[in-house]
Amino acid sequence: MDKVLARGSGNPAARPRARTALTLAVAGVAVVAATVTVASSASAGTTLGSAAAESGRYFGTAVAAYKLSDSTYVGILNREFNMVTPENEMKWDATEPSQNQFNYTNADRIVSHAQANGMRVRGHALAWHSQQPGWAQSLSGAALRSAMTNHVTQVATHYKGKIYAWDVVNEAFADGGTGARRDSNLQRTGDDWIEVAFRAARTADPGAKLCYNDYNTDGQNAKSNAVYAMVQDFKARGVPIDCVGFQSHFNSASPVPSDYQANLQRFANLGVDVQITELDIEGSGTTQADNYGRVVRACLAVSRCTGITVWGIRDSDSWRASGTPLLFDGSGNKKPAYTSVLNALNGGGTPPPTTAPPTTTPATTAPPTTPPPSGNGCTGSLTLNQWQGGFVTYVRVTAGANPINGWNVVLTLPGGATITNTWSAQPSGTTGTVNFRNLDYNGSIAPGQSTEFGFQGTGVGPSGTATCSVR
Ligand code: G2I
Repeated sequence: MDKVLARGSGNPAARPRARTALTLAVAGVAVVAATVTVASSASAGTTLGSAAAESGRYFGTAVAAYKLSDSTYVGILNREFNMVTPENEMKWDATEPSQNQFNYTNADRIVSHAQANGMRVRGHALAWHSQQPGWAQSLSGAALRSAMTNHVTQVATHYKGKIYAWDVVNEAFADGGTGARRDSNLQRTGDDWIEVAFRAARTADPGAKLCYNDYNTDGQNAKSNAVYAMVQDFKARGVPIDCVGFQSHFNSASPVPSDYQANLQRFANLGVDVQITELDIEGSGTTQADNYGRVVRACLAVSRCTGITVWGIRDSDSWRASGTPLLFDGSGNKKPAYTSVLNALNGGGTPPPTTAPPTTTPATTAPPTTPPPSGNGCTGSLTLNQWQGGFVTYVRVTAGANPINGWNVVLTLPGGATITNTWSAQPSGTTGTVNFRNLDYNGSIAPGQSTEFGFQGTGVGPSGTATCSVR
């Protein structure tokens, strides 16, 4: 199974449809200033981390310090992931077992491992009603407020400069339809405990993104509405918040919501990043794989969804191992869910199970071939991955006989198509005719060489010509 997905092979499920869609489109269009071709595949990441990085995102996992001596575990960790979240080691009970006596041994092991292997770290979690040390559980009022503030300050200071994003406050809202805060000792110190924690974290480590993190907030409901209102209020009053984490623990009783993407988007529209922070989906086989694919595509469709973290590596590492909710089996083998995630990260994958398959009929004409580079300009060749309701287009920009130091690619999107996310180029807009301009690092291309950019959107992908010109 893995060999099918080796670099350059593309996504077997999506390729035939992509080729069909584009071939039909090209057949009806006169090729004008540049050549439109169908490449046999897009460049594809071969690991979760590298595939996510192609759109500027990360792919992470929860890590337990005591498993860092397990070679199978570490082998997968180092190969596949570029973000780690300590599963328990940064929590209050672990880092401050006695008041004002801090123990960073296990958390430091994870941070050191991450740094040594080029991974970033999500800090989890500074203030939470659960996993408090016994001494904190028995505090209340001003003494607890002051202990919490000290804890946030001390831990964020210890890790200053080493944390990509902190879950500053975890799970502060109640389940059910009330939209109320969860009752806890922290909550009983006053409603403002959350913003106090965020302000202390910002002061201690101004470089870390500061997140609010919760579960059962993955779709629009009373709980997520309450979090939404809090974030809106924080933004309006200047309380420092940069991101919202959606834990995304799913099973048959709590499935991936149909409005998952819309919910991520509405939070992103408040001006915060969104992250999928503790993803696991109980199940097996195709159903589990499809659900994972849906989650990944939802994140990719939201430009401010900056990354995805799964809550463990192998099923046997999971906090709910019996539900086999992860991407690797207990022996460390890739599951169908892994393949689905990788395909989705690479812009392909099967369409969401709730939508009908595309209805285009197979074309009998052969796709055009790519001519060798010639002349002074550049050419743009498109690869389209189309599914019902959405698409990813990769554009390969190839220099002609002379070097180029900047390029523009102009494409016209069909009516109704909207770009939701672009990487490795600067688009002039999101609909209609869009001019994609190189970024600083990819404007220079040697003769005959190429670079690639891409974009994702809703609707039908571009079927016009890609006009490439030198700047
Ligand atoms: O419960 C799943 C997650 C929900 N969101 C917040 C996360 O922090 C939380 O993670 C889980 C860990 O995966 C578990 O490993 O948090 C649990 C505690 O709330 C963790 O479980 C604890 C056990 O309850 C302890 O008995 C054990 O000593 O893990 C500890 C360390 O292995």
